[in-house]
Amino acid sequence: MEYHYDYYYYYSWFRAVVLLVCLMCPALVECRVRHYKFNVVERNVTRLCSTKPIVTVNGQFPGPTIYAREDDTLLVKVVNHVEYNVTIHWIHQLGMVLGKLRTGWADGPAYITQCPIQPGQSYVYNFTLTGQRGTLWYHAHILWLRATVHGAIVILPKLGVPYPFRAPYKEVIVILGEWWKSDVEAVIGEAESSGLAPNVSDAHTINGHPGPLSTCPLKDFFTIQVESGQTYMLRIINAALNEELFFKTARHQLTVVEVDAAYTKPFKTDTILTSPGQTTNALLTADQLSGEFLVIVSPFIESLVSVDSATATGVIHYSNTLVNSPITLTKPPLHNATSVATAFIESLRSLNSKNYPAKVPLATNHSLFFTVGLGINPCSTCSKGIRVVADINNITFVMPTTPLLQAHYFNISGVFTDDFPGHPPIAFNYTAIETMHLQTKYGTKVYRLSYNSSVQVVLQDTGLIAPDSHPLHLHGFNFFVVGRGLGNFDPIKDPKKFNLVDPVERNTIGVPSGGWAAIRFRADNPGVWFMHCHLEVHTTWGLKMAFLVENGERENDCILPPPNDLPTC
Ligand SMILES: *[C@@H]1O[C@H](CO)[C@@H](O)[C@H](O)[C@H]1NC(C)=O
Ligand SMILES: *[C@@H]1O[C@H](CO)[C@@H](O)[C@H](O)[C@H]1NC(C)=O
Ligand SMILES: *[C@@H]1O[C@H](CO)[C@@H](O)[C@H](O)[C@H]1NC(C)=O
Ligand SMILES: *[C@@H]1O[C@H](CO)[C@@H](O)[C@H](O)[C@H]1NC(C)=O
Ligand SMILES: *[C@@H]1O[C@H](CO)[C@@H](O)[C@H](O)[C@H]1NC(C)=O
Ligand SMILES: *[C@@H]1O[C@H](CO)[C@@H](O)[C@H](O)[C@H]1NC(C)=O
Ligand SMILES: *[C@@H]1O[C@H](CO)[C@@H](O)[C@H](O)[C@H]1NC(C)=O
Ligand SMILES: *[C@@H]1O[C@H](CO)[C@@H](O)[C@H](O)[C@H]1NC(C)=O
Ligand SMILES: *[C@@H]1O[C@H](CO)[C@@H](O)[C@H](O)[C@H]1NC(C)=O
Ligand SMILES: *[C@@H]1O[C@H](CO)[C@@H](O)[C@H](O)[C@H]1NC(C)=O
Ligand SMILES: [Cu+2]
Repeated sequence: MEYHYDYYYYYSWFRAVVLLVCLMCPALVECRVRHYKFNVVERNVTRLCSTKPIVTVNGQFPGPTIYAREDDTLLVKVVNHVEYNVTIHWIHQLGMVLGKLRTGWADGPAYITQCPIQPGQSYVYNFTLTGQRGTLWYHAHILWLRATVHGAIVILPKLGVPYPFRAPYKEVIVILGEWWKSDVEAVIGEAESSGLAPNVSDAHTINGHPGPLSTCPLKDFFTIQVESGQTYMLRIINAALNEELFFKTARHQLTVVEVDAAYTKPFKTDTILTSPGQTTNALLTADQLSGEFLVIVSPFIESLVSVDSATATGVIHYSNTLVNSPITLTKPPLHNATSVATAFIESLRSLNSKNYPAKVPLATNHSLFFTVGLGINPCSTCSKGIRVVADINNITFVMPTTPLLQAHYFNISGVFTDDFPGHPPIAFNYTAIETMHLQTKYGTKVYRLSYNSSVQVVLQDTGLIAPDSHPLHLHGFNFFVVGRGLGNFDPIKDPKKFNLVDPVERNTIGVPSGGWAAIRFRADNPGVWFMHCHLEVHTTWGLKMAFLVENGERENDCILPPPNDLPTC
């Protein structure tokens, strides 16, 4: 009650003052509404001894960091000054403003919740940071622009609420990415016309830099300045397009405390695994006396497809280190170090404390089984007469030209159908390498969920061409990862082993190569919510679908009308 009053008070009476104060105070005073302006502009950048123009936010790569507190409202005005259509995705939009859920129009995926912001146009993304605290990130959600249009969102706990772990001395943002010497849109454009896989990147990066050990090192590279004895919180974001990554530091242990803006039970590890789209907060205690220690980022990939194997590097630098002292090195895990990856994933648990309970749905209204994988379709214009595609339950998703949310809200027919299959059309040995059934069906289909129903989805990788990992990202919700395994999911035996007590809560889950993962969530957010593989190449190939969550009975449980400045197509 107090909260609502408080909010209203700011809004109606001191709104002008608050807006003014917020404009002047990116520092963390208590501002309920925070304003940011994102000019999407082109900039020439040199990496690996070659220069190219990239699309950026405000000329920065990675983009500026957004700082806010849980429950703050963000108003981000995005102005498009480039030749491409642009949209930006932020957080999972659980915006509870004055008790109303309303922020689906600010979610960002092009043609799912909005038309793109066209060159010369702008749009104010207006949303509230509800039920999430920690690190998230924003990124372009159209074409492959997110390669360079991305940045961190730091969500601090509400004022006066401590972290559920010892507060770090300092915090450091660590954004992992991929760099192509070529224009990224040309890389995917070439792949789309040939029907084959796009070129892999030329380097991995940490905060935009390949590092001191790259083929063409620059003076600039990622450095964590530390003082011996202090603890630092690393806010690690995997902004890479197509690769799961290991993150490792020489001679330092990391304590994981949060993933995807949900607290975890703390655990120690020397190697973090992170899939594109995921975020990880980890504490690093500077427990050496002095020196420089290597930080490395390398790909985790089990299958034989070609991969950018370059290791990105940075250093931990102790303040009292003598000039020119040697860097203490460490080796990356093997690219196929499944045991390292599995050990990390299996250590992740929800904090599940009194203040942060894990609200795992115990019963489910919808029990879905989605196969995720690759296929091959005929293509008369492609160089080999075929096109590599990807699908969920044999549907290769075709992007509409009218956004799904608009079609749903305004009852526009002919944009999508709501017959997305809850189960694969035929049962087979999903993880065997099969040469039958390679073809998929094209469609723009959604799966309809009634308001507040609880949903279980088993995501099963297929080995039709070759098994591959798929970091599946769900918009609009956090989910609990109740189970995970290799081979085919067994509907009798496997659910008995589900963790319904403290499973990790996240928004992106790596479905293991040749295996499955089971997630649960409550569909308490009306709207249209995209689910897609966060390997950009698989999304482009069609590994995506959307859930349509119906309105509830109360007015507060219904989608609101779109904002006036929502872009049109
Ligand atoms: C990038 O460099 C090219 C070649 O020098 C130049 O023509 C172009 O204007 C530059 N672009 C930007 C955004 O600075
Ligand atoms: C942002 O959304 C809130 C709640 O829906 C609304 O009251 C407010 O007017 C919006 N602000 C802007 C600048 O659009
Ligand atoms: C992709 O790689 C091939 C082979 O190295 C090269 O010929 C082609 O130009 C590259 N494409 C782009 C868009 O860089
Ligand atoms: C992992 O990769 C290494 C080097 O590429 C290879 O020698 C080894 O056989 C692979 N291990 C497995 C289990 O595939
Ligand atoms: C869409 O159809 C529903 C159900 O028939 C109706 O309640 C609603 O008012 C319609 N919405 C619009 C914007 O026409
Ligand atoms: C499915 O295929 C895998 C890989 O070929 C094989 O190991 C497994 O035994 C098969 N499972 C069944 C139930 O046939
Ligand atoms: C997918 O659909 C196509 C076209 O109907 C069919 O040929 C193929 O066997 C199906 N594959 C699977 C795995 O269901
Ligand atoms: C949604 O479901 C939860 C769990 O069953 C319940 O506590 C809550 O009251 C429901 N909300 C509505 C609006 O029905
Ligand atoms: C979900 O199932 C529970 C019983 O398990 C039922 O009480 C509830 O009404 C169902 N909710 C919806 C939205 O279907
Ligand atoms: C940008 O989006 C508009 C609206 O959907 C579309 O008509 C136009 O073709 C797009 N432009 C480009 C360059 O793709
Ligand atoms: Cu995938």
